[in-house]
Amino acid sequence: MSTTVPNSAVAVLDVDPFSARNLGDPYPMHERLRDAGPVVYLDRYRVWAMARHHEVYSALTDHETFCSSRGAGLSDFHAEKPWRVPSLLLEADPPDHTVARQTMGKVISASTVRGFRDTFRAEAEALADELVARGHFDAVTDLAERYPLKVFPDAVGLPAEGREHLLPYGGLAFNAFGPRNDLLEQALAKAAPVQEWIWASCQRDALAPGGLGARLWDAADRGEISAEQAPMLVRSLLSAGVDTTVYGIGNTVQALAANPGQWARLREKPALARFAFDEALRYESPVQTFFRTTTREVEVSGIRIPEGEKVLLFLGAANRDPRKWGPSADRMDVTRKAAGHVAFGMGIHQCVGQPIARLEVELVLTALAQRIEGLEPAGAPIPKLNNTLKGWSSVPVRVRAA
Ligand code: HEM
Ligand code: OVM
Repeated sequence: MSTTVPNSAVAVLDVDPFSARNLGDPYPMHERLRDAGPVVYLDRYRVWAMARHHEVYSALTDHETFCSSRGAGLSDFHAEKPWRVPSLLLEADPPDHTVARQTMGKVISASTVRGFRDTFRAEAEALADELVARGHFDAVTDLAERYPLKVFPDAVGLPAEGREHLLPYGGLAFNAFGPRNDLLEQALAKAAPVQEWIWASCQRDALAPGGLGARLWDAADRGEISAEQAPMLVRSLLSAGVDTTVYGIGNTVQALAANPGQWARLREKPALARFAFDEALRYESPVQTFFRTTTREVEVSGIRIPEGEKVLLFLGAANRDPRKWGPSADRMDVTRKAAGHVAFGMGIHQCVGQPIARLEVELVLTALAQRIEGLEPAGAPIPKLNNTLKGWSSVPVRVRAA
């Protein structure tokens, strides 16, 4: 490992992106990071960081320079033993990444996902009926945690038993991209039974025929991937497919409730649902950060980064960069063109689960928009802290039925 002496052009900051304060409200820190320069150096963790849209986008789309095989978190897999066997997708570079990605891409294709539409819609409508009848509900515990935890494990083909392990596993996996702070230590302390259940659930005999999990095993039977790779790709689904959409739904409903006028726009035109989700992802990105490692010395916007360095990419800050989004960057506007946001990443690792995430949120928002005339906060939302994810543990809302 190299000892880094940052070059004189770079701003050196002692901010801690993983402190409880910055995780709960990252936006003042984002502005500070963006304004300090195109690339900054974070002393405390000895990593480089980018928070402007242009530089984050450039790094995401240059996987040869900014690699993932040394980990997408703070830990450098060349220096430290990873907490679990690395992902064949997230923590891999071409050519290894390419085969795994092709297989996963076919399993989560637009046509597969079309097949989920009717059952996903029925679930969204039943849940919306129940919640609207109540008049007030918690958009996280009653909706965001219930909907994905029903439809997604069903789509994967998981048994009903043990599904309570899914959220803790995702929480652990996303905390593990950060430093070994209290959040990660607490998640690791409870990890053993969770990890055991997850790995057992990745095996062929645990997965219902016809589901996404079984389809990954079918790909192994056809020789597209090996029998060792199949459970690892199922593990990717279980790692990335639950908490992300839970946070995504919670953040979207919170943003719509808290920003007057936005719900009315969606009400008038429920076909805006997909755009509203993109804007909500831009406005409050569930996945706030990912790391890369440099494979060579590189100059970015005039700043030299040596080889073998960790680089922290602030997706959530890029998505609010006024240099890209203009003076209204901090405002939620469902009629905005949010295309170009990096909440799903960009480049070869861009979220392969997007068709599922988009389908889930489209159907939930549409079902709500068809039934709810007015949506407003019924109390302060409570932040849920995670080293990577930004969201809420509680979002109380009041609704007026249409
Ligand atoms: C990759 C965000 C939902 C599976 C990613 C990346 C981001 C992301 C930012 C890029 C990682 C990188 O560049 O290193 C999100 C968000 C979601 C979501 C915000 C929901 C709102 C899902 C779902 C699934 C999924 C539902 C599974 C069905 C994956 C996988 C990767 C990935 C397997 C790795 C892809 C690769 O490395 O080639 N996601 N995701 N995600 N996502 Fe998602
Ligand atoms: C994976 C994966 C992919 C994206 C995000 C993630 C826990 C994991 O392939 O395991 O976060």
